[in-house]
Amino acid sequence: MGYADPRDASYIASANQPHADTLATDYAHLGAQLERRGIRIDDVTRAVANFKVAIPSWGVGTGGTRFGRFPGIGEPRNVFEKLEDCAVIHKLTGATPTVSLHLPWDRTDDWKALRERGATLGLGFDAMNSNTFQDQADQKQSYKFGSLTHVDPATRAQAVAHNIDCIEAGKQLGSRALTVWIGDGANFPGQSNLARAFERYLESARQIYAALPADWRMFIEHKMYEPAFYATVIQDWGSSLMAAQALGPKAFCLVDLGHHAPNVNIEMIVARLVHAQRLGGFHFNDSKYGDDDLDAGSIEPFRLFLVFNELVEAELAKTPNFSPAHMLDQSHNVTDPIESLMTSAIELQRAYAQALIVDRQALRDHQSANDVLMAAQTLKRGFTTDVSPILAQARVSRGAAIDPVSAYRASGYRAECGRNRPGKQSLGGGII
Ligand code: LRH
Ligand code: MN
Repeated sequence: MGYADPRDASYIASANQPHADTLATDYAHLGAQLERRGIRIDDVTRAVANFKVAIPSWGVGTGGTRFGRFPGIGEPRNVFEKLEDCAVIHKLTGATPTVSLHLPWDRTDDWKALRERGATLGLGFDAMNSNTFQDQADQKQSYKFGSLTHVDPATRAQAVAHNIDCIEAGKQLGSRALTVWIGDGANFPGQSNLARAFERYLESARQIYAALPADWRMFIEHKMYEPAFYATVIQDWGSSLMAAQALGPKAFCLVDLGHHAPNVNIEMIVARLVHAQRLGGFHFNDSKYGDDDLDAGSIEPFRLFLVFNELVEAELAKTPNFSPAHMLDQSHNVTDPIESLMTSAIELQRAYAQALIVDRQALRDHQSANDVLMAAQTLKRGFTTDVSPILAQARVSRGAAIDPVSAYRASGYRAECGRNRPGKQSLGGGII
């Protein structure tokens, strides 16, 4: 199979050719349907085309679990190769212009070159992610018993220094946010003092906060469990919100969809964080049981729609301080990461488009009249409308592919990476 660069505009244009007429027909048909509902399809398409989500650099390599990892061919071996793959995702979807890096996994000694290569590929850098949940070879203090909340001041200082180091790297890349997720916690009752651990968290986080440039934000990511299996210091949105409010106006709460117990009403958490004006952003993925990091919209698409319904409500309410940073955070254990990330970005756009076409006035009226059934039906009608033509038209308006996965497969990019990225892949366990 020959190879054509799927990032090339003329390649994408020729890949779109066979689909153009069908899309025009389907788009006109949906347009007529929405017109009858008083909705201008082009307005929705424009909003969807402006929707952006960041790619997690750690998501373009094959993920794994503690039981094993089965790498595919042509795995990216460093942050520069990860960037090449991220550019394929952005060129074919038009929806992912930024990459979120994770240190030290993405450390390089030439941030300037990385920033320039990014610019050449049409990519910028989103929130930086620190890592004090693993010990690095040259590390003095171990994070076995915690990092920012460790009982030993020297270990806390080491963790604070790493976070400040991430800010310094981000400044050279044009990033404007730091995401702090820590695995700190306890496996057994009595192992740690729950109150003091939170106080130590605040003491450390204040030092990181103080190092933030004026135009930066700090995202606090809560997680119910894992790696701690009894108590996690920042276990839920309440702890995250208390910390953000204690730190200051540049601190916000980041919602990773997989970090909640099954059946938790995540859209309610979003509504509360919007009310508190502390919704910093999302790590989108999906899950059935734990922090499964599956593809967004693959298990609970209705829940994803309900989250975007809250975001559209917040937009319409002109909520102050409301500019959530959207990111994907997934682990691709059995699919081609590029295909999963493209389809996941599109599933977010789908949930957004579905939320945008909800008849808000009718919904308000039914809610004020306590017409429960009609209110539920009016909301659900957004979800049950096939908005695929809008998503494809939004891609075309961005010079992207009508059918990204087919265009990607036909390009032979993965096989080409296999040829250009020789070398044995580690089979060990772990998410990357
Ligand atoms: C923790 C988490 C966090 C990342 C890591 C890769 O589960 O969601 O956002 O640092 O995954
Ligand atoms: Mn996450």
